[in-house]
Amino acid sequence: MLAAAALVLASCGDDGDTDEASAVTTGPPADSAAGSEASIAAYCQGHLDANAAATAAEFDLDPTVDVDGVFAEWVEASPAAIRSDVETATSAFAAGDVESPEFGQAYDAVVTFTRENCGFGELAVTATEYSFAGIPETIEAGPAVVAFENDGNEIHHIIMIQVNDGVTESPEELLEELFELPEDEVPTKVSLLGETFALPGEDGAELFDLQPGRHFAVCVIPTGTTPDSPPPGEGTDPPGPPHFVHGMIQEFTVEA
Ligand SMILES: [Cu+2]
Repeated sequence: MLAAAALVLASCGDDGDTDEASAVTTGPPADSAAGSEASIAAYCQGHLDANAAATAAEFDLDPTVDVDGVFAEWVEASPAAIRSDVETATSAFAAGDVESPEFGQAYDAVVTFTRENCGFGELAVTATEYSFAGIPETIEAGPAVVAFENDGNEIHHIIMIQVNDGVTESPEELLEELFELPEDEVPTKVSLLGETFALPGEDGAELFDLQPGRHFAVCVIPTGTTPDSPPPGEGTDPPGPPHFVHGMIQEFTVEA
């Protein structure tokens, strides 16, 4: 259940509509397509809401979440400069098409827009075999874009997990339990915040809403997985044990 679920909402195209430009009263004309301050704020909140809804939907955490409604509101709130990408990303996600290049391209554009316009925090994390670099022991609470760079030879990802208050097990103990627990009991221990992944030599980025509490980052990619590996279930080379057994797991605390 804690599989490498792509949380990536992406889409493609960059049509540069400018229907928000008239609302802009400050800033250079070149920025006008990015939207007014109010519309940017609504877009940024929309990205946070969409990620939360997508995670809840993807892991069946909350059947009452109206994912389509949340996505539609985000599209509606998006400035013209990024709207078509948001639309493509959310549509692809809703269609279960998160593996497609269209989704990847569009969501990359969306995260880049968020990084450049929302004023959120940023955390640069580098992956190698088999560890993360760049995750401090404590991180300030709030939305943050994790810029994830893969400097290794294997595929890596970073899954961000918040440990529920009152849960005292170590990340290693929790992971062991989580793989055994029925899916609907996972939320009694942790909240899955999302993930981003990167091929060797490439990078990925994702927006996370970091709330105060214990957290850990983990990579569960099977040892030996490269872009040339046979797909899961085919061939005999990977999968080896997940990367976290070699130490690709790191605890951190988010502080208010
Ligand atoms: Cu890894």
